[in-house]
Amino acid sequence: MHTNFARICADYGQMLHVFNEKNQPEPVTSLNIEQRPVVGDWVQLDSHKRIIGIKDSYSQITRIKSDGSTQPLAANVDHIWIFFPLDRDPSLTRWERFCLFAESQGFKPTIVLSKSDLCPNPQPWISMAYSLGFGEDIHLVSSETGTGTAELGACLAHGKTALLLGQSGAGKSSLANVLCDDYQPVAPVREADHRGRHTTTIRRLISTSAGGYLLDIPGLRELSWHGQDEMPDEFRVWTDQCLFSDCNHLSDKSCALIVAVGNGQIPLHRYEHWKKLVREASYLNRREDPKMASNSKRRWKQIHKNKRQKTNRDRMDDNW
Ligand SMILES: Nc1nc2c(ncn2[C@@H]2O[C@H](COP(=O)(O)OP(=O)(O)OP(=O)(O)O)[C@@H](O)[C@H]2O)c(=O)[nH]1
Ligand SMILES: [Mg+2]
Ligand SMILES: [Zn+2]
Repeated sequence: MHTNFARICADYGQMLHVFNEKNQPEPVTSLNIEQRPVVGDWVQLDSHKRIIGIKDSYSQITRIKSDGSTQPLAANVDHIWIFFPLDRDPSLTRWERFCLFAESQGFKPTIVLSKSDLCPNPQPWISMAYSLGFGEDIHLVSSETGTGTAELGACLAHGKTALLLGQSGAGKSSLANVLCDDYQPVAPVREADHRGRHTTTIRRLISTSAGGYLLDIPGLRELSWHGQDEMPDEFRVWTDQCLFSDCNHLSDKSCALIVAVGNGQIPLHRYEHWKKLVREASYLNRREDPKMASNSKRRWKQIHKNKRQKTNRDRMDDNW
């Protein structure tokens, strides 16, 4: 039987599209395969353009929704670009959360300070982005004036895929419009509160003029993930010194981690944020079906372990 592989490029709910040989979207039918593919997956098709299998992905981006269920967002992604729009007040907590999410999925985030034309003095924002401590890959861009867009586009090597993450109205699709020949729908944000209108309602993979791929998804209002309550690596040096063997490092004043926070050795916002993630995770765990929770917990523990090892390896590679 004739079979070939194609990449899922759009998810319309009922209907999935793949890129054909000419990189054009084309509908496919899904057979009774156990798992539903997500945008970015490579699927095996029979001669009638029916999906008969999914290739193992080299990366999977997954979040937990507020009802406790797991939602795969994308597959086979090489970079995560996080959008921080400069047309509204910054939220350090939100910025940090997006970056922690990217890290939890095994990525060093690329930070896109978008809509720079609407911010007369972006310097404090740039400093704030650096102060988050998620690396130096920070870009000031405007899709309106073209500032920084070519430089950012050039970071995406031929054939590589960047997932665009950010709240609604952050300017994700507008940037995709600049970097891709393809048209993406865009709508103005509400003047009063700068909130987006959730213009993008489906997930789409678009090819850039330079041969890369952008995965544009709807703006995310909430962002939780499996293992979000895991102890950050930079805390471990302190928790290892904690004298209380059963300490949860959340409340005891003599806890070595809390003392380190008090001494400024760990930024207070980072510690407070972790406490928030721990509280939230216990709430989400209670919502999740107990059997599923225990299965997925085991699975995710292993995935995070692998990812940590991979990220540590990457860090080591960077030192060469
Ligand atoms: N001035 C200015 N406006 C921009 C820029 N980028 C986007 N916008 C405007 O901001 C609004 C929202 O942009 P979108 O690109 O739709 O935002 P999005 O992140 O894709 O939003 P969702 O699809 O809802 O998640 C639109 O009115 C855009 O024209 C920019 O660089 N400068
Ligand atoms: Mg959009
Ligand atoms: Zn402790």
